[in-house]
Amino acid sequence: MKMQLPYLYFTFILCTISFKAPVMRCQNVTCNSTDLRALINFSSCIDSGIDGWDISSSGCCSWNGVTCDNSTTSSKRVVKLELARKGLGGSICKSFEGLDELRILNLSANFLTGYLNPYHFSLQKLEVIDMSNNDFYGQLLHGDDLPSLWYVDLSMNRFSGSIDATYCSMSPLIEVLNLANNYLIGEVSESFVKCSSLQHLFLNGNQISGTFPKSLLQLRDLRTLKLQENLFTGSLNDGIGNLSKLVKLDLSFNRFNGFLPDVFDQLETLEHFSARSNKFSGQLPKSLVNSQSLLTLDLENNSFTGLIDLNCSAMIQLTTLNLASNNFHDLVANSLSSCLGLNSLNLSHNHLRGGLQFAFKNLQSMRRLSLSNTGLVNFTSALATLQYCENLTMLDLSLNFQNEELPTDMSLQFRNLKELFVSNCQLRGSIPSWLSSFSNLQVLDLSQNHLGGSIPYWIGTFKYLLYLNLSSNSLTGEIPEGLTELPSLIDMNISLERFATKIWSSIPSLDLSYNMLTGHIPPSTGKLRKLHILNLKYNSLSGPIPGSLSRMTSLETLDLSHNKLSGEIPDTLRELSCLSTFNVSYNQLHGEVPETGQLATFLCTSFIGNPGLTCGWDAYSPPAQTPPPPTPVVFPSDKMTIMGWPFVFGVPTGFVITVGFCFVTGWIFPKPEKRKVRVIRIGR
Ligand SMILES: *[C@@H]1O[C@H](CO)[C@@H](O)[C@H](O)[C@H]1NC(C)=O
Ligand SMILES: *[C@@H]1O[C@H](CO)[C@@H](O)[C@H](O)[C@H]1NC(C)=O
Ligand SMILES: *[C@@H]1O[C@H](CO)[C@@H](O)[C@H](O)[C@H]1NC(C)=O
Ligand SMILES: *[C@@H]1O[C@H](CO)[C@@H](O)[C@H](O)[C@H]1NC(C)=O
Ligand SMILES: *[C@@H]1O[C@H](CO)[C@@H](O)[C@H](O)[C@H]1NC(C)=O
Ligand SMILES: *[C@@H]1O[C@H](CO)[C@@H](O)[C@H](O)[C@H]1NC(C)=O
Ligand SMILES: *[C@@H]1O[C@H](CO)[C@@H](O)[C@H](O)[C@H]1NC(C)=O
Ligand SMILES: *[C@@H]1O[C@H](CO)[C@@H](O)[C@H](O)[C@H]1NC(C)=O
Ligand SMILES: *[C@@H]1O[C@H](CO)[C@@H](O)[C@H](O)[C@H]1NC(C)=O
Ligand SMILES: *[C@@H]1O[C@H](CO)[C@@H](O)[C@H](O)[C@H]1NC(C)=O
Ligand SMILES: *[C@@H]1O[C@H](CO)[C@@H](O)[C@H](O)[C@H]1NC(C)=O
Ligand SMILES: CC(=O)N[C@H]1CO[C@H](CO)[C@@H](O)[C@@H]1O
Repeated sequence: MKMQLPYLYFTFILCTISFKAPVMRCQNVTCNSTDLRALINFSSCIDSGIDGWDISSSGCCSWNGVTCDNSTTSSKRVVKLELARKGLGGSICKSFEGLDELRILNLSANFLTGYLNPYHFSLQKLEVIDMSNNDFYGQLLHGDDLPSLWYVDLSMNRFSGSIDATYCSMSPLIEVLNLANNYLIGEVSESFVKCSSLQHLFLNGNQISGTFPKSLLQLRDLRTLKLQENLFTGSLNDGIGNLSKLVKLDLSFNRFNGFLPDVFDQLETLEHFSARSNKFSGQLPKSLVNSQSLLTLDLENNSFTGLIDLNCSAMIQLTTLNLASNNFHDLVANSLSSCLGLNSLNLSHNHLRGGLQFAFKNLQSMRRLSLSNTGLVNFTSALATLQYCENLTMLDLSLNFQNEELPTDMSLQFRNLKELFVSNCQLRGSIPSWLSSFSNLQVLDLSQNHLGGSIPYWIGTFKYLLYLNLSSNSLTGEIPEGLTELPSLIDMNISLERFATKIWSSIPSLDLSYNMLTGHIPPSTGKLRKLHILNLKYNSLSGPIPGSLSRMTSLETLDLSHNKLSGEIPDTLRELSCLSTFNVSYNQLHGEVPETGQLATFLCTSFIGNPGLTCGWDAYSPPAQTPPPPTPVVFPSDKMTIMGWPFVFGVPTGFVITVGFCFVTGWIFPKPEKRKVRVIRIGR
């Protein structure tokens, strides 16, 4: 509803109200009637009005988010309108005209939409405009001058078209321009040279193309330049050294190539530099590895070559270094050992040769260290060295040490270690007892080795362990009952933030697949209420599937396939309402597949290879080919609240697709009346 009311009408309302309101209020906080009208007009365009705005009162200075000037006149002017995060929806119908004393306009993080060109506002005094994180669209075109404007944030909307900096001629004082995460295309216009006051420029997350914009090289006051996640190409030239006030420079996720220019000595205040995921090549420039200002340097996923040879006597500020996934061919001896402030280092996927230098033990501040796939040898000496890094919380040594024997007799101290990845190393021996002293482990991945022997009982004593992957080894013996005592899988009293993971997929899991485990599945496994993935496939487990598994209320994946399990599928398992992947194929189960509950939503392929098991109405016979891809059928799902994990989206989707498939093909239950029942249950 739009108000088209004449001024007199408002005056009438005001006075009517003012008779009821205390006199004080009417005289003291009345705002200028032009402003009042504009604000009422504004609120009339918002879908559901604005909390704390009594549009029938004239005291708009006391309305939520409205600030008036401090003049003593009885009719104050509105200078700030700050309505960020107020849940406002609808459009803003250009209703700011009249608020001509407005200096700050902040409508960020709402649900506002509509075509918008801020240069149609004609607000001469406007200094700050923050419209970020809404749903505005349109092209950023020429309009009226906004001569006082210095701060513009239009990020996270749907603005499109090319970026033209003509607004710098309309607003020559602009210092902060944030156009990140929109749909801008084309090259950065030459006219950006007019933005001579610009200090912080954010163009990231668009589809901007062309080479590094020459016009930007003229902006000598630039402190922040974010160009990541666009389509920039070509190489950088030495001109970038002219941006001598830069503090943050992010070029990541573009298509830049060529060598990095050797101009980092001119960038004396540069603290954060990322060129991740481009096609840069060549050696690291001398000035870069001697930078005295850099705190973080991220060059992951390029084609850099040569030696890693940092001058730590110069790089005294460096705390984060990521050179992963390049073609470096060695680490110069002791090159990093005096970078004492380093707390995160990733050298994964390079061709470093030989053992871990003893000097690594100087890196006392190190917290996160990734050395996977770097050609390391001598696991024993690597651990003996790294234990001096007392603050280490994450260590990834995967894809190294091919075929070494695990030492049994070591005494190691890794008291703060939370995540240990030693996967795919073909290590021999058994799970070593010294591991039991790593008492803070949350994530342990020893998959894809040649470890034999049995799973030691003490694994169950890790107080915080949430993710255990022993898949693809040669482990024998029974699943120790101790494993079902893991406290944080029984009742996770640990916040998700503390469960800091290298890979986001490290959700609470027990993966013992591809081993030679025998014996029964311990019924006490059902106690692991917080477990999301239980994978026991490809072992030689026998006996029944314990009905108590139904108590694992968080379980999303249960894979018991390729074992020697017998008996019937317990009816209680249908209570596992989070389950999206279920497989008991190739066992010796008999009886019938449950016809109701969660298990009824899976294809017969989850049950094949069990000669005594009936799936559907006929005894199961294997399909000639793989079934066609599932037709996406979307049912509303109310299952989300059960899970607190990021999987919350994946699971219902998988569930819905699986269910949809069963339903559409009639694969499991070909009888029509059964389908009807299913629809009702799912769509509840
Ligand atoms: C609200 O603003 C629009 C656009 O400026 C204008 O056309 C309309 O007359 C205004 N309504 C009132 C009630 O002032
Ligand atoms: C309100 O502001 C306008 C200028 O925009 C001015 O002309 C008018 O006199 C002011 N009204 C009052 C009551 O002060
Ligand atoms: C109003 O505030 C401005 C800036 O905050 C100040 O310079 C000015 O002196 C104040 N005026 C009055 C009347 O208090
Ligand atoms: C706008 O308001 C939000 C929320 O209060 C705040 O985070 C943001 O910094 C404000 N924008 C400006 C430019 O002050
Ligand atoms: C960088 O600055 C130097 C000296 O001020 C100037 O000669 C050169 O043209 C500038 N380079 C670029 C690309 O602007
Ligand atoms: C690595 O960079 C290339 C572009 O050079 C990109 O296509 C690819 O997705 C990146 N890989 C990762 C894992 O980010
Ligand atoms: C390493 O940095 C120090 C301090 O800046 C400097 O004196 C020394 O010459 C540099 N060494 C090399 C090889 O560049
Ligand atoms: C280290 O780099 C590798 C390879 O690019 C990547 O897969 C891994 O996630 C990185 N590790 C950390 C801790 O960032
Ligand atoms: C190790 O971590 C502790 C606690 O965060 C901190 O006080 C200490 O300074 C760190 N040690 C080093 C060498 O950084
Ligand atoms: C591993 O390093 C240790 C010293 O830390 C040495 O005694 C041992 O011989 C090395 N093993 C191999 C296989 O090189
Ligand atoms: C365990 O490791 C294997 C091999 O490294 C991997 O394929 C599997 O996805 C991992 N299991 C889980 C639950 O992450
Ligand atoms: C703060 C202020 O300006 N208060 C005034 C409100 O109006 C009354 C009556 O006119 C004055 O006496 C106050 O000083």
